[in-house]
Amino acid sequence: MSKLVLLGDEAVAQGALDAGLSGVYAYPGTPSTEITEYIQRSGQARQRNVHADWSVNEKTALEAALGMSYAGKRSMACMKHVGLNVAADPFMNAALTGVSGGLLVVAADDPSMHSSQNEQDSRFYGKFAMIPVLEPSSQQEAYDLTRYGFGLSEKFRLPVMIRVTTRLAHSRSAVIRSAAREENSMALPANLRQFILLPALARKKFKLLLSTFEELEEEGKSSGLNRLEKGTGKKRGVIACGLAYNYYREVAEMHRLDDPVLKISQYPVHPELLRNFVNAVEEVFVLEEGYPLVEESLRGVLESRYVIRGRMDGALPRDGELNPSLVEKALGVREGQPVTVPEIVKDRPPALCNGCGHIDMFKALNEAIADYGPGRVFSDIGCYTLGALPPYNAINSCVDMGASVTMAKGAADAGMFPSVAVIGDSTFTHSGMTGLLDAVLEASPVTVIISDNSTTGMTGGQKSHATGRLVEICGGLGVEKEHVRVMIPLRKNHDKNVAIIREELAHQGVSVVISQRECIQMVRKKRVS
Ligand SMILES: Cc1ncc(C[n+]2csc(CCOP(=O)(O)OP(=O)(O)O)c2C)c(N)n1
Repeated sequence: MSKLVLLGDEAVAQGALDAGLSGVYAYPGTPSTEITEYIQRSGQARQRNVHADWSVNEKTALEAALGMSYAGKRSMACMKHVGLNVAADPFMNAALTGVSGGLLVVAADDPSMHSSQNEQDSRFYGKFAMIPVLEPSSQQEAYDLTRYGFGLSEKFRLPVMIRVTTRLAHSRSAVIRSAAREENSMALPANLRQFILLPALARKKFKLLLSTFEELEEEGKSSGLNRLEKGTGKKRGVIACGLAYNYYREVAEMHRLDDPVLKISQYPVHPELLRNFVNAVEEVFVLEEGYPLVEESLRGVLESRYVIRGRMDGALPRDGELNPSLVEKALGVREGQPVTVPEIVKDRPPALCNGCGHIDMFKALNEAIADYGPGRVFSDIGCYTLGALPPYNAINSCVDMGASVTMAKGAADAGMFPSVAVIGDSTFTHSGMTGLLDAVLEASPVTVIISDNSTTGMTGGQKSHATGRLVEICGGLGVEKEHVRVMIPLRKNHDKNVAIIREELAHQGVSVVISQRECIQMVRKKRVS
């Protein structure tokens, strides 16, 4: 079969296409974006008419994927880890409805927060929902496990999570493809009540889910994805989960280590596997990207005669991603030489691009709001979050997508005036619109500035569903026509823009200022192509 050199994300995408995927649904978010972008570019996907348009947010994405599964086809919803918080409602409930066509939820975690607000570990969501989680340790496994995941989903009639982390998602390796499978045909679920979660039905569904758990543990034992690799050592054993397995193998090769290894790529893990492994050695090192999920389950809360080493006893740092150097240090085979980073890839402070419309918006806002004093601008997640840094120092919050509008409303309710939200166009349609409706319903005195660059800039310039629609959307949500203002953030318009913002800051109700100028990077891209 053909061999391709793929990013971990692309290996998931290709694995899904070769497994007969009919639709991917996603909202961009690092490090997951490249999965959907690969499918959007794929000739194979185009030929088959595989759905690959961006969704408005992760919740709509997962629900649409569930709808495709209802209709019997294989679907996939992709998101970054915090996107799963947004999609948590359908995620938890899909474990109860179950699926018809295979459904994969790909959660891409970002330990060390390279491009995220936190480093939560999505495996906990899998455990919470009680569904299988697959965690590849290489690009080849990303491909293989995605294919296996669809079969697993259809076998147990449950959604299956694929968990990847940044280093795997964004590094390349050779992947051998296997023969592509055909798509499922459209078919209604055999039981037309399967997806109705009325309490009387949901209670039965939950019992069914609980009774499946042991079968899932057995599956993880027989699939070969949680496997014992015997070593000659008797003293130390290593439990290596997902990508951490690769780190261990690198270190083991370098230092000729031969520890017994329990490689884990499928959850739930059968307790017997863990027990037998721990009993055969004197101490166990647990290597896992993210939180100490397996380590915690081994330790429990009681005093124990077992020696468990990992993130919880300080052998490894409690936060941040792992790397071979940290693993070396933890295993005591070298004094953990810090990884030397070549000059060219050293940290550079992020900055707004020269010519970015957000800059002119912030300059106008700073001047307009100066008379009221600092501390009144809630903001959101996107390129414009850099307005927190000098020289702008223009915003006072960045919490989660959409929170600028709702936090501004809450502060206005507390008596703060003016109370301002600065939000990007894509973030606004993702989850700012509903908060604006809250403000409209109570005529809260907030000024919402939508810094509209007509793209989802922060994640590389994906389509923004707000483009060309913002005035109508705000009007439709009930913002008074005369308080939906449009300005063009250019240096030559500075005085005019300051005046517009000043007027709306003074308004004792909801106002929206749409600051509209296309992202400079997208303009450049268009010029080049
Ligand atoms: C729930 C969630 N989903 C996705 C992301 C990743 N992400 C951060 S900002 C952003 C969109 C930014 O687009 P926009 O609001 O238009 O602002 P711009 O970057 O273009 O200025 C995305 C998708 C995230 N942080 N949280």
